[in-house]
Order: sequence, then structure tokens, then C-alpha cells
Amino acid sequence: MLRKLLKQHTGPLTADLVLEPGHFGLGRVPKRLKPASTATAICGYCATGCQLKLHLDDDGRAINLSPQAGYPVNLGMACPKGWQALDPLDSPDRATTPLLRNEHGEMMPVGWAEAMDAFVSRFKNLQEKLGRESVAFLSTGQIPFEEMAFLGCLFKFGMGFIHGDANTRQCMATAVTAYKQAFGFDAPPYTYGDLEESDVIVLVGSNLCIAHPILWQRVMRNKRSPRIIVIDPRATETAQAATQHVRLKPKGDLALLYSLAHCIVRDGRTDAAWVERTEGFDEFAAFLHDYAPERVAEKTGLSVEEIESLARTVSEPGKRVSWWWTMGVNQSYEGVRAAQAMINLALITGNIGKPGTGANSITGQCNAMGSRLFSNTTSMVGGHDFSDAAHREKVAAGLGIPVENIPSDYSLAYDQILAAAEEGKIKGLWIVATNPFHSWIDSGRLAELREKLDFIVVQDMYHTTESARVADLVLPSAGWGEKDGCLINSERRIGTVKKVREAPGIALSDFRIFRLIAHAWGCGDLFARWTDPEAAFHFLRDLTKDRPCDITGVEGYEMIDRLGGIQWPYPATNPPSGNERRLFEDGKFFTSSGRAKLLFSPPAELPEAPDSAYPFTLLTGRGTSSQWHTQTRTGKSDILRKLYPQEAYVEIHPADAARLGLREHEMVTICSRRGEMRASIYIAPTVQPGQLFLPMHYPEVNRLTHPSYDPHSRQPNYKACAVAISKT
Ligand SMILES: Nc1nc2c(c(=O)[nH]1)N[C@H]1C(S)=C(S)[C@@H](COP(=O)(O)OP(=O)(O)OC[C@H]3O[C@@H](n4cnc5c(=O)[nH]c(N)nc54)[C@H](O)[C@@H]3O)O[C@H]1N2
Ligand SMILES: Nc1nc2c(c(=O)[nH]1)N[C@H]1C(S)=C(S)[C@@H](COP(=O)(O)OP(=O)(O)OC[C@H]3O[C@@H](n4cnc5c(=O)[nH]c(N)nc54)[C@H](O)[C@@H]3O)O[C@H]1N2
Ligand code: SF4
Ligand SMILES: [Mo]
Repeated sequence: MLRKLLKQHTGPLTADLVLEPGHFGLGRVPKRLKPASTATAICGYCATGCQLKLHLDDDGRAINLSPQAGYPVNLGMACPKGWQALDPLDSPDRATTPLLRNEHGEMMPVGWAEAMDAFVSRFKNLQEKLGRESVAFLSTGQIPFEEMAFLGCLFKFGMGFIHGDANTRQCMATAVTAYKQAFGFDAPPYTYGDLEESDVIVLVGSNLCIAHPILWQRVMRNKRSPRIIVIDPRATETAQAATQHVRLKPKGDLALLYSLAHCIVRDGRTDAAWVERTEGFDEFAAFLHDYAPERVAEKTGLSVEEIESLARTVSEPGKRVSWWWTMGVNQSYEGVRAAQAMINLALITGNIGKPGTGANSITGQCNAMGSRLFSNTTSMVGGHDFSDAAHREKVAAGLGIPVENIPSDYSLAYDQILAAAEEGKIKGLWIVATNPFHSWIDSGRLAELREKLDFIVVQDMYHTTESARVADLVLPSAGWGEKDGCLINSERRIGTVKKVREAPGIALSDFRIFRLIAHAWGCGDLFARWTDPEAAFHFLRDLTKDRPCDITGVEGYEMIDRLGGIQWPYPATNPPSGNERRLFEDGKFFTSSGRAKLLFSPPAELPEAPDSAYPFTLLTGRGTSSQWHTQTRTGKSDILRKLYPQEAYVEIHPADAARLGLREHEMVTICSRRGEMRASIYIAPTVQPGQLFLPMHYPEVNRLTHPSYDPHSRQPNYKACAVAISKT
């Protein structure tokens, strides 16, 4: 049935494309343009961190690219986005000059001097009137970490504001919090080689084939005939390619994971040596008492036998089991505990610190991991804590900044910044390399909030994004390929990006924009050492000394390229050998006791369960491997545009479609308590009855989503809200 349906409709569910050199001739260098030389850069889309080889003309300008053959991450492969990475740079809607809104409400091109005057006078005015909490920044996981660090340090230590958060809150906050609480540091333990070394690979809420296609290729290289288990309410491309699909109810994860632990503890299948390396095992075992499979069958939608058998598979003695999760877990009102439930399972079965094991969060954006260490948002730059006086002293000394400039207060989280704006406490917003008017949960609320803000600055490559269109000032930035710096991928590997194109018009790299602002604000002296990205790399590197992310042994960009990227830690004393490393091989964690913490709490109800008025649960996520988030970049490539549906579509189960009399491709309206949108019908048993799926790439989708958050991480619950569907 499924196959038949898939055959009829090859639109959204086309098998994922992974292109190797020569494939389809895409990206081949035409003979007459034989390039003079090459450069390398890590791809600027997803956190897999593939290395691309850029083919340059005599002027050093990239004219084409191909995936880098010897790089330890992608081994000569790239997905369509990587192959077409140069396309978005040539788009006619690039922001080429600053744009300032005039008194008639029109955006007018201005020079940098006028733009800086407006920026400084408007934000200083707010600071004088309303204090250091009156302006906030919202930034990104998609620019080099030297730039992220510059923004975070400039805004907090130079300009004197407190609140700034990154779009990684939408994405990684859950994993960050789960690791910090359990391991004592935000430390994903794995290396990609573990995908090839596992006997049992459990993917929880992770659609690898679409979202991390090259990691799926790494899974396919595993020679141990692994069992691949996908835990996801949807029959995704990955679930269909796996050995087993565990089709649980949305947000049934926590109950299921506790039930697995229940069976494992009940049957004595724990690893005593690793249990010794944890704290809280007795309390955990007592807590698990209530999670017998028959007690969670209803919540998970799974049978007792399915749960029992899964528990045996993930605790098989002598087998290497690895747990991998992405947004199906992170984007939940109880994501932190669900992530920790996997960490607990890995710990008590001894599946950590060894090849082919781990409780492994796969990150999203190319530099989500750089943001986690250097953006100065939830952690202080270099893997430090704002609340720790010794850390403040160390960072101040390392940056040559008075320690009084460093706040001990933490920033408000993203949703709290927006709430403060609604209350009129925050009046200015500076949005850098993110597009929240499309991507933030319940985005209609932002449109209302726009009226309450005095001044919005958007710093972006394009002047046409949903966020740039409502800005008062647009600062035109260079994009990937037009600047230097470092990205850190999911397995903690640092790699470099290079300038191989000139930014259009008078657009500048984000780094240079921050330099201009430092100067215009009057704190240029404090940032005199931030001359260029590599200079910043050197002192940021030195700040990591003695932290778990110590990279003091990394000489500079040339060494990173020479070694095929470098995973942290890489300390100056006893730098590790080899270029594939995992953490916790010695069984020691970063907590004060050196033991990992087992953390748990009972599952909660869905914040917005379906009811008679809104009878469907809406799932959202990635649509195809050729679409990236809000489509500001992938939407500009002629080739990528041919690889995905142009119109929004909604997946519905055949039984629901028949019951409602809905036909394939018919236009429908989907509405929630917050807003509505139109989409065309796509009938497939990929979703279960009572569920709908919408790809996040269409701007209206977040008009529907429900603003609920994980209490520990404040990550939005993007993947479950109640909606209704009707013919348009
Ligand atoms: N092509 C492409 N690749 C990308 C991106 C992109 O935009 N396009 N974005 C990048 C980024 S930033 C990120 S964060 C990653 C995201 O990568 P993924 O997290 O793999 O992608 P999503 O489709 O958002 O969500 C994964 C799955 O979660 C499932 N899910 C929903 N609710 C639940 C639940 O309650 N439990 C479980 N177990 N699963 C659930 C959904 O059905 C979906 O299949 O992708 C990265 N890669
Ligand atoms: N419903 C729903 N919503 C979601 C999700 C979901 O699964 N469901 N997923 C969430 C997740 S995981 C994520 S990560 C977010 C992504 O949400 P966003 O970060 O808002 O999405 P992007 O489209 O990647 O936006 C990046 C912006 O930066 C600009 N840009 C690119 N490079 C540069 C640069 O070098 N400098 C500057 N200044 N600008 C640049 C781009 O043009 C673009 O406007 O969406 C979230 N929203
Ligand atoms: S898998 Fe990710 S890093 Fe690799 S080419 Fe595709 S988008 Fe780029
Ligand atoms: Mo993300």
C-alpha cells in the first residue's frame, strides 16, 4: 500500500539525493573555465560539516565546487545543498547597501556612516531612557564562531546590554541543558565513526535521510549489519529505509524510554561497572517501578511485546548500541528529560565511551556547536559560566576587558525576550543571521509585537526575508563563501570557511560590521585586538584553556585544514593523536564528583491535545534535502528549486482523507487557535490517522504552532499542536 502510494506521488517523498563527484554532471567544471587553483571550505548549511573544494579562477574567485574526497566527514560526498552552495550568492535580492526606513515608512539606501549613526543614536537613546535591559539581540548558529563571539562580547561587554539569545534556542537548547545537567558540560560524546561501528543504531525523532543525508551515507558504510531502529510517529524516509520503525504516538518518547529502562533494570541487564560511574541509580530504579510496559502502552501507542523486545535489543550484552536524537526530541515541552532518558539508558547499559555507542545529539546548523561554546548567550565565551566569578576574571583578562564590564546575570531566553518586548521592557531588537518572523513558534505574535518595538535592526544577506521586510534598518552582510572563519560540526570538529567571492555592493562580513559598530559606539579601544577572524581565533582559543573544550593546541587555520579538521578537546599539553575521537573513554565525567547524573521526572500531558474543535495533531519538520529552513538561500537556486514542491503541502492519512472526502492536490485550510494557512493535500500513510505533517519551509506554518516550552531549556515545542482541516 505504502509503496503504491509512494509511486503515485514522487513529490515530497522523493528518495533523498546524495551526489558524488561526476554524478549527473552537476557541479562539474566546464573545460573552458579550467580553474587556476582550489580552496576548501566547510559547507555552510547543516551541522554534518562536509568539506567542499572550491575551484577558483585566476582572480581567486570561486566559479564552481565539488565535495572534498579525503575529508574524514563526507569522504567525497555532498547533498544537493552543498553542491549548489554558490548559487544563493548571486541572487538579485542580495542586500547591497544598508537600508534605513524614512519618515514615510519607505526603506531607503544609505551609506555605512548614516547606518551607523542611526544604529548608535537609536540604541543609545533607549539605553539612556530605559537602561541596559532595553535592547536585545537574536542571533544564529550559522556564522563563524569568531563572528558570534564578537557579537556576544561587543553587545554585553562593550555596549553594556544584557539580553541576547541565539536561534540555537529553537534547535539545540534541550541537548545543551541535558548534557550540562548529566555530564557537567555541554559535551556530545561521539565521533561520526561511531555510526559505522554500531551494532544497534537507534534514531529518535531524527530524519537523517533528509536532514543529514551524508550521515545516513555513513550509516550505510557500517559493515556490522547493524539493526537500525527509527523511533518517530511518522514513516519518514529514514524510517522506511531502516530495519525497524517504532511508530509511537507523538510525545510518547519519555514514557517509552522509561519503560525500556524499567525492563532493563527488572531483568538485571545493566552494566554494573558503568552504573558505578553514575549518581542517583537507586532513586532512578525506584522511579522506574511505575513504568512497566503495560502501564505505558496507552501513552506510547505501542504493544507490550514491542516494548519488551525493544528493551532486549538495546541492552543485548556484547552489542554496541548507539542512541542518536534530533528535533523530534529537542523540540518538545519535555525534551530535556527525554534526552536524559536516552543518556540514562546509554549509561546504565555501558553504552558510552566505547566505539559504536553513545547518547548522541545530532546538531542542526553548520555552527550550532560553535554557538554553544562561543556566542556568549547561555554560556560565557569559551565554555564558561557568567555566574562564576573566577570565570569572569579569566575571560576579562583573556579579552583585555575590565571585569566590571562582564555581567554576572544571565540573559533572558528567546521567548522571555519576546515577552519582555510585549510588556514594553525591551524596545530594540538586533536580529543577526536568523529569520524569526518565519521560524519562531506562533510567529503571528511577532507581527503584533513589531508594533511595540521602537527600532529593529536586521543584519542579513538579503533584504527580502520576512524579518528584513519589517526592519527599520537593514545591515547588508556577506554570506558563506564571502568571508573567513571557523565552524564546529556535530562531532565537535572545527573546520574553516574561506573567502572565495566578494560580497556584492558595499555589503560587509558580519565581523567587519561588528568592528564598525564597536568604533561608532565608542568602545572601539576595547575591541582593538579583533582585527580579523584569525586574530580573534587565537585569543578565543586561549580562553578555552583548562575547560573541557580546551583547544589550546590548535595553532591556527592552516593546522585545522592540514589535519582534516580538529575535534575538541585538543589541549596544548598532550594533544591527542588520530582524527576520530570520542569522550568519556576513561569513564570520568565533568561533574564535581566525576560521575554522570541520572535525571528523570514523570511525563506531562500534551500542552495542547487535540479535541473536538481541533481534532488533529500537527507535526512539523524538514521537507526535502534541498530545502533549508526559511528558504532565503535554497530558494535562490534554480537547480534546488526543481527538487522540491513549490507550494505548501500537508500530509494526511488515507483513512482521514477518505472520511473528510479530500482528494489528492486539493487545496485545504488548516487552522489552529492562533492562525490558519492553505496547503495542497498529499495523501500517504506516512502520518498516522489523526495526525498531519507540514514542512517548516513555508512561512505560514508557524502561524499555527503553539507557544509552549521545555521548562529546563526553554526550547519551543514545535512538533505538536492541535489543528483542524477543511476544504478551502
Ligand atoms: N534539508 C535540510 N536539512 C537540514 C535542515 C533543513 O532545514 N533542511 N535543518 C538543519 C537543522 S537546523 C536541524 S535542527 C536538523 C533537524 O533534523 P531532524 O530533527 O532530523 O528533522 P525534523 O524533520 O525537524 O524532525 C525529525 C523528526 O521528528 C519527528 N517527530 C515529531 N514529533 C516527534 C515525537 O514526539 N517523537 C519522536 N520520536 N519524533 C517526533 C518528525 O516526524 C520528524 O520526522 O536538520 C538540519 N538539516
Ligand atoms: N514549525 C517549525 N518551526 C521551526 C522548526 C521546525 O522543525 N518546525 N525548526 C526550528 C529550527 S531547528 C531552526 S534551526 C530554525 C531555523 O530558523 P532561522 O535561523 O530563522 O532560519 P534560516 O532560514 O536558516 O535563517 C537564517 C538567516 O540568516 C541569513 N544568513 C545566512 N548567512 C548569513 C551570514 O553569513 N550573515 C548574516 N548576517 N545573515 C546570514 C539568511 O539569509 C536567513 O535570513 O527554525 C526553527 N523553526
Ligand atoms: S549534508 Fe549538510 S554539510 Fe553536507 S553538503 Fe549537505 S547540507 Fe552541506
Ligand atoms: Mo535547527
